[in-house]
Amino acid sequence: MSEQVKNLINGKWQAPADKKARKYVRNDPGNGEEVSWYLMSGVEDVNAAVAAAKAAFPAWRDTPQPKRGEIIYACAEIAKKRKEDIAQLMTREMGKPIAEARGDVQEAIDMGYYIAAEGRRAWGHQIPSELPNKRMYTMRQPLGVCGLITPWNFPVAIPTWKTYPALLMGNTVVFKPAGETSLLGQKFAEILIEAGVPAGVFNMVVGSGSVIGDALVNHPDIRMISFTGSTETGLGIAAKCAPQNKRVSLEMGGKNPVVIMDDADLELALHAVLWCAYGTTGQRCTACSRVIVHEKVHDKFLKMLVEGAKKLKVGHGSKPDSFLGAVVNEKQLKSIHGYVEIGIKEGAKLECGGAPLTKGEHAKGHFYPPTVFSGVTSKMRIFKEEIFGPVLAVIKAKSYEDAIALANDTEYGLSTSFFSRDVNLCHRASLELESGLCYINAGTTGAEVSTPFGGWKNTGNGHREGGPTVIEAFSDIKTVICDYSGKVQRAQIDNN
Ligand code: UN1
Repeated sequence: MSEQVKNLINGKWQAPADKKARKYVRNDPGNGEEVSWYLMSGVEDVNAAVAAAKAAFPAWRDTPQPKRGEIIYACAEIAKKRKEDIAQLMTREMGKPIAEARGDVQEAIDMGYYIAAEGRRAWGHQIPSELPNKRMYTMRQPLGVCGLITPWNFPVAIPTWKTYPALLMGNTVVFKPAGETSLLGQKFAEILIEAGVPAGVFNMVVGSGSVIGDALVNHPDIRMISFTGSTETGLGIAAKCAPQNKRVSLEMGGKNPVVIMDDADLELALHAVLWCAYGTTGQRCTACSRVIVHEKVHDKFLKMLVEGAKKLKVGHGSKPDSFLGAVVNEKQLKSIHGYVEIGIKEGAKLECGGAPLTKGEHAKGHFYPPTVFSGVTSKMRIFKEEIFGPVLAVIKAKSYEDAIALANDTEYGLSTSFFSRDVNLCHRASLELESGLCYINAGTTGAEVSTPFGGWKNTGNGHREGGPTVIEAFSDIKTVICDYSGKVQRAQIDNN
């Protein structure tokens, strides 16, 4: 049964103000069945949501932080009870295999408990003054109304990465879920309301990125935008935020490498690569899309990889043995295949996969098999550009130095991975790889909620999600200076 998604504005579920709004229908990418629909919202709906969030801000800001944390804890408790239902819906709404969908919801639960606990942490510093009878300290305060724009690939986890810290710090929120996963956005919003988030503190508007996202970015009462998605869109948002001096936290593309040295445990590296390249059908910003292998083990590893990739099952996410579920939509499927054609034209060798699956159980969905290219060089587009699909480029490296140079030869810098049994080399690689996350003897995916998450170069803009660092993104510092000496004390003058 297909469910209608509505906007949540000031605690009320409502259809867009425009009665003639266009309808968007979302089908299961694995079998074409209708899952959800909504009417496309407009700028006036965003304005109403921002007004509600602005009005709700003072009371929420003044609610004690541990109390706000307790409400987030209650969200985690509710999500825990609904884990299976939400995971089943996720598999239908965006295609990821059921085990991964459960993991996505689990990540959201973990984030709830983690952020709730952060609610009792002391954030400020007591700073010794150079002058007598003077006290100085810092505290963190909320920014105001935050606009949160999230992707479809982690449709429950990523909204929690942004919403929970934003709310914990006393901000209010207007949330725009990805169009493809708006019903999951609604399920998330329902949890917040049930847990006791007051009306207007959290609002949701569904619609297109170009209309709703833009309206949020341009709205003068939005003080901060947090965005996860493509580098192209993210940089566009940053450009629009700059003249408004609006804070923007960006989590964008990746071209994440796994480096495999000649002394690596190849069996371990193989399973890590299969999981981080083909899990979520390669649709993670942390997915591995380049494997850089030392020439001494290159041919052996390539053979293992191709054999392993061919064995992975592609099917509807609800089947427990599907390793790769459907690709999110037809546009994405075409884009993935377009890159495969580019790779062939550029002279890379297609080892396996390389064409959409269209027969039998795959006939009604958007399926692409695990694809491996060998003989890839740093000049090729399949080496440089984010594909966001199950396409892996294998590159031969002459030495450690060559491997690191190849790994760093990218505009992106989210996640890197290094396999070797040499502890000294592992430490050296962790310094020399250019990325926000660096995994040693593990694949490029699977960050935990308590670790700072984000990328260097064109992947990010210095903010971090996850870990205590996310608190910094969603708050500002105030330094309080209290002089109780009863006289004017001139800093740097009277104490010298
Ligand atoms: C993403 O792909 O946008 O580290 C996020 C991971 C997951 C999150 C991925 N915990 O792979």
